[in-house]
Amino acid sequence: MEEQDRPCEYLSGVSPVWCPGCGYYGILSALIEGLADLKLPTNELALISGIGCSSRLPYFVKAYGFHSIHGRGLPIAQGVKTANPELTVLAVGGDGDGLAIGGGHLPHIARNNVDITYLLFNNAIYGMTKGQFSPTTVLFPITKTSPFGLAGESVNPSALAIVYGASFVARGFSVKKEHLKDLIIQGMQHRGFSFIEILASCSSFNTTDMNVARIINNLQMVPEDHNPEDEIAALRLATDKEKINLGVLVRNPRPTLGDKFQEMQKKAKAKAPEAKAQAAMEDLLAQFA
Ligand SMILES: Cc1ncc(C[n+]2csc(CCOP(=O)(O)OP(=O)(O)O)c2C)c(N)n1
Ligand code: SF4
Repeated sequence: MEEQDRPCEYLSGVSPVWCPGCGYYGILSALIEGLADLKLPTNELALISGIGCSSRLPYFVKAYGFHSIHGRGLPIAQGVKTANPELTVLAVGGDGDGLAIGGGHLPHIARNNVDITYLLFNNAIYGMTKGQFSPTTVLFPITKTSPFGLAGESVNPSALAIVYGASFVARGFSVKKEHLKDLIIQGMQHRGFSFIEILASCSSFNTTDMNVARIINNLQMVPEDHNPEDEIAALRLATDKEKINLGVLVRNPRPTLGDKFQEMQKKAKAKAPEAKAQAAMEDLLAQFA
């Protein structure tokens, strides 16, 4: 297939059904512009999502796509990448999808360094089901499922990804489109698991946590002298209480799950003659039993 180099060539033609003012439009724009910069052929790309407004993204992008089951985008993306290592695989989902019902998958995809890029759209609410609190809700405590306020603490997605051992971790903001595009490109170019937390406002059910003006007034770019191999420094930036740090927090390449599987296959093949001889001996012995 010919290379695509115009962002509109990555649009499927299906119009997004997101609400007016939803932060996800900015993410879609950044993504298709990043894909055009990479000139990635659409038949070499697969987008896998869970369930939620964010998880509708594969409908709107021209690529292979799977809008799957709530919380299960990551393991399905791992399966797709393992079955066809030539594909560039993107997983997409919301904070509810990826950190509540699907929260058990992130540590394993991260520690195994599966070579996929995960875009976690963090709007701090369950948008699709009309406004229940999510694991990242902080500043908007009275929701449909918390009429008397939130009982527990929230989680910090980037900090979790760092602690779980993701080899690339970044934080972007849907409004900072050029910056986000650059993060998506860097994440896709990274060999290994790339986790990108994307702050985005839900214009219908939570405009407080990801309030655009508040984020713009509080954000700072990751300092130029930050060493992305220093995970402790990255954790400090990710959990900064004063400022919202945007940029690449961690970049620590190491062998991927696919690399490990190849090594194992070589070992298994090398052992095959021995295994065959063993089976033949057992067959022979069985005749005398
Ligand atoms: C097994 C299961 N449980 C619950 C639901 C209902 N459900 C659909 S989307 C959603 C939450 C979506 O929130 P989030 O993942 O944060 O995405 P957003 O819509 O905000 O982008 C829930 C609870 C479901 N579809 N499947
Ligand atoms: S409900 Fe919220 S997250 Fe869903 S499309 Fe509307 S604004 Fe976006």
